[in-house]
Amino acid sequence: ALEVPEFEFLRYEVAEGIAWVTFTRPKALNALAADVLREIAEVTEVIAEDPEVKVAVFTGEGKAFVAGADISEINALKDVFIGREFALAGQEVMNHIAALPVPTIAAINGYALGGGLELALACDLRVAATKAKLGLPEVGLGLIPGFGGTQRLPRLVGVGRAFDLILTGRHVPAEEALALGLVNRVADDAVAAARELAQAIMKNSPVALALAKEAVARGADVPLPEALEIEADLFGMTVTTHDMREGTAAFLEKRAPEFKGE
Ligand code: CO8
Repeated sequence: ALEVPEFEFLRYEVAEGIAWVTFTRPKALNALAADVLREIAEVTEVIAEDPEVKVAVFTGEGKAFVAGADISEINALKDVFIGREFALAGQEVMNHIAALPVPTIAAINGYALGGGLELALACDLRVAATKAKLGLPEVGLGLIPGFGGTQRLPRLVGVGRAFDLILTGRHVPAEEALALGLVNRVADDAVAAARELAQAIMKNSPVALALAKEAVARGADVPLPEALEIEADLFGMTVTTHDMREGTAAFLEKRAPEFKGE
């Protein structure tokens, strides 16, 4: 059986194919202290190895999703090399999330600021509660985003919109975040909306989902001609799968498909 470590700052549950990762340090607005980042890295390993998991959802307890990196830890930083290491370590954790083979959703229940928004940006999809506020307030602290925000935000919403958020540091309300393309859905209950989204995704072939995710992720990092080659390579892989035989046959036979994920 899969060994799940004991977590102090988050809860890990799997129900009906969905892995729920809930940040459980609401008193500190779920701020990403180094120990929390370590647990997030560990939980991504668990998710990647758990065959029960079809979609992973990240969310927070209390009024915040995640209010950023831990400002008291950052305040203690003095050395340029240690500062750089701190950013690299956080980036690596976000990269672990981005590299998960299953689709990922950030259910943004409240504040997603700084490192918290950067974590949400490392997910494939973002669902925000109506009352949620999103932003990269780092410049107001004399910092810049360091867990991928200066790179993932402009890739998602465009350079102009990213500059607005990064240079003002303002808190963007959920409805505006939707209009910016920063989030995919807004709902009163972000967790319920994330569950619905996960269920819609899980109707599809798991192997196709993994290949589609890989195509988008790898293609985003390279010039278009190379990206199209990646798409063709991965498309080629789909035609040898059970799920493609089954999905196309089910359509032709006018019945629901039964995917196996292989
Ligand atoms: N770090 C540490 N503690 C925090 C953080 C945080 N990011 N956010 C909130 N807290 C703590 C507060 O200090 C407070 O603690 P206490 O009860 O002991 O006084 C508790 O959480 C509750 O917070 P508030 O009382 O402030 O709650 P409010 O409802 O009044 O305000 C806000 C909520 C608006 C979310 C407010 O807490 C806030 O502005 N928080 C900070 C948000 C922020 O600036 N985040 C960015 C942090 S920097 C960052 O993420 C950089 C990432 C990349 C780093 C790269 C490193 C090199």
